[in-house]
Amino acid sequence: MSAPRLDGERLLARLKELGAIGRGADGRLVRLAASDADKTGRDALVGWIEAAGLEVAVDRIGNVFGIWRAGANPQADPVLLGSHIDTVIDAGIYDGCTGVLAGLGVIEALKEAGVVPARPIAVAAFTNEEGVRYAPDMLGSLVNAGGLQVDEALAVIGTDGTVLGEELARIGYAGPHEPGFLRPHAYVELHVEQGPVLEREGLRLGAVENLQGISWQRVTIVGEANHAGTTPMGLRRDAGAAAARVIGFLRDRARASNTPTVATVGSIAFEPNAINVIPSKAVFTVDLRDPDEARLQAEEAALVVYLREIATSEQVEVSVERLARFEPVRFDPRLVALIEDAARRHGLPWRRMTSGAGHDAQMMARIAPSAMIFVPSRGGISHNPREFTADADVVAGAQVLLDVAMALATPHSPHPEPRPAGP
Ligand code: HGY
Ligand code: MN
Ligand code: MN
Repeated sequence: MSAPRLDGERLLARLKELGAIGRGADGRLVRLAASDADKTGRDALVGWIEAAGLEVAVDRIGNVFGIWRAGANPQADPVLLGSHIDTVIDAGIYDGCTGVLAGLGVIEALKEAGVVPARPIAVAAFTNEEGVRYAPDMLGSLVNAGGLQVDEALAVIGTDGTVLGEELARIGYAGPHEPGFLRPHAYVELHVEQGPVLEREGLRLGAVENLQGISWQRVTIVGEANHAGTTPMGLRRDAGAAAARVIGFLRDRARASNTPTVATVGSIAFEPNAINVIPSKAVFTVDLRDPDEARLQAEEAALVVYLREIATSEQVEVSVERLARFEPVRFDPRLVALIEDAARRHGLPWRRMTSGAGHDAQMMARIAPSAMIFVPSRGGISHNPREFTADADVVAGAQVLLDVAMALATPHSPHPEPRPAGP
């Protein structure tokens, strides 16, 4: 057995190839869950998994698995690596794909080195992690973890009126396996940080020990359409102005607090959406997050009180629909320590940190010891075509993932001496 070598060039080439799938004539990368572009991306991934000689398995919610049933007990619970390959709108190429492709690269490196693990190792690409087309986000891993019944998930209606289950069938990824058919021995996810911390502190790697809670809601405000020119200001029931007050309230409250609370209104629509008509309806989404569950609940409660006040003062009707609600998660300290050991061995300056973004790992932590590895995002930018992580950081993160996978799947083997993984 030779020391496993992570093929950095192959990983980077695949990352860029996958990053071109779903790029429109306008140059924007859009690979929404269960779309034609997602199918093309999934097909490319399945091709690489098959070429690696792994078993391909797809479950009923469309989660794709590449399984290396190696070792003394091929049916043992696998060490599971992974993330997602669906994107947001006008996305970067690193979010999610880095973890899936690095996970595949780790398995290939171990296979090619002749390593005989004590248990299988698998890689997953979970369906609809972004939640842009279908809510909630992390849907595939949530179902996999038993947090939502698969039939309920398949019935989810998208922002475009499509039904998730029908779209998965249309793209050929309504698989036969029951979600949860693989119970991981452990789950490790490599992901770009999507924030400014590592770069700002001059660090190369994050050992993620916890992940903040997420609250997604859709707010509908109904007022009364009227003439923009003839209606006196005091006689208006302006749904648009009411929505604007709520957006300002959320932003000002989060900014004023000296806590990590963040609040975002990322999408909004007016009806009838005409320049000279007072909006009769405003529909917008609210994304609240905080690492502390009690504070997150307090933010949700404050919004309820404010919406009541707006309903009275603006004489509008307000209704709220919950889209997603996930409590903060702490990852497994033993896995976090393995990540730190690997970072130390590779001479990568690192720190422990919290994830501001949601990830599949927060669902997998419900059913298996889980942790995450972060690599720096240039300028802290993500969910934006300017999203960028240096090649050397992508490869270094993958090498750490390899070490952690080795430690979990071949517990009695000495850690491979760090070798230049390239490029
Ligand atoms: O919303 C999130 O944090 C993740 O990108 N789905
Ligand atoms: Mn992601
Ligand atoms: Mn994302």
